[in-house]
Amino acid sequence: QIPREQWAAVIEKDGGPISYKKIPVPKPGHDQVLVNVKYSGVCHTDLHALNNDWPLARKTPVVGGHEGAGVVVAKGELVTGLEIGDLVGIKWLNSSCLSCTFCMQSDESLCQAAELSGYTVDGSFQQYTATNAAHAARIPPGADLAAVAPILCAGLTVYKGLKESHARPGQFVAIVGAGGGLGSLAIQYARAMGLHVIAIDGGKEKGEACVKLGAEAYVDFTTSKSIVDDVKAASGSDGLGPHAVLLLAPQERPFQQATGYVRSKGTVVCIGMPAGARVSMPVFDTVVRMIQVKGSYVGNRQDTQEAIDFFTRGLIHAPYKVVGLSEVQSVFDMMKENKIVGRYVLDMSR
Ligand code: 8ID
Ligand code: ZN
Repeated sequence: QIPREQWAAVIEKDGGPISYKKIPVPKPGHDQVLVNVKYSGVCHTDLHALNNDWPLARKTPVVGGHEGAGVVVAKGELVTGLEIGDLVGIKWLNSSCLSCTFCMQSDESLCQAAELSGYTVDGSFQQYTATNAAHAARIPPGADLAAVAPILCAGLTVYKGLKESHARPGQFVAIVGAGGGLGSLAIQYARAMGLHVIAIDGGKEKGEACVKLGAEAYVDFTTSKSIVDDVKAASGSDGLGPHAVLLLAPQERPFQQATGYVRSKGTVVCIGMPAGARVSMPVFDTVVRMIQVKGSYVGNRQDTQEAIDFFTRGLIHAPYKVVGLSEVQSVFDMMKENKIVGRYVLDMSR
């Protein structure tokens, strides 16, 4: 029995607070499934959406959220391959056209007509969310929906970022923002892929968490006298720097530091999206050390299923805390102060 009304967290005013209120349950379109969301992770992107601080148009009002895990309860008449009762995930990429040149080559996140959950269309901070059936992540039966929720954005994004870095087993990767939501998952994926991990974040609590998750070294950006020296010193016996760097922090400074410590011929992958920030690096070093700098933006449907498969195989155990949907504003308040270790996941029933 699908109710007419439901609880949701709605962005109505830039900067917040986000409103926890009752709204109508949406009807699925022809190519959509209606998902009874059980849990949804809170990503720093949701805070960017709330603050409206990106050069990308956002719908107002909009239901936030893009890390939802739940059960299919209804479907449009064109939907095949998903049945009522199947477990699915709601991703940032709610839909794409599936026929443009980018979609055809499986770079769906580059589609000009892509709809974004919790941004251009209503997202997963509601008990019933409509999402494109082709893009809905397939979650295996029996999966722990609270634990799998953060995989649907954070896990997918860092898994794709690691693939884009071309780091190979046995090599070193520096993870900047390692104690946060994306970072804690990045440590776990990197370990599962056979990489050595150098974690960079601030404070003792995050340091302890990073080491527990499998980082071999922790560099505290709030106390380090030279981040460049400390990262290089942690990169194995030759001290030539990590082969890859994942920039996950929503702060500009590391985007100007990373080329200083990445190994020659190494790759810097930009993933965090600090508002108004710029990447900068010396031309000379970039040339003579043959450094690559690139961006990575979520991942395609195949990447999604691979990221979920790492989780299903029991290789991913990143920390998360569960609170009720009604408490989402307090999660944003903690996030603003960089106090969150790992992820917060919302229980949609309270
Ligand atoms: O597809 C994408 N590219 C994508 C997908 C998902 C999220 C991009 N993102 C973006 C978000 O929009 C956000 O800008 O990645 C960024 C990080 O998201 P998150 O992991 O959800 O944020 P968090 O949990 O708040 O963690 C951020 C961590 O960065 C640390 C903080 O202490 C926190 O642990 N940090 C900061 I702020 N400055 C740092 C610095 N200078 C730093 N760590 C190291 N050095
Ligand atoms: Zn996200």
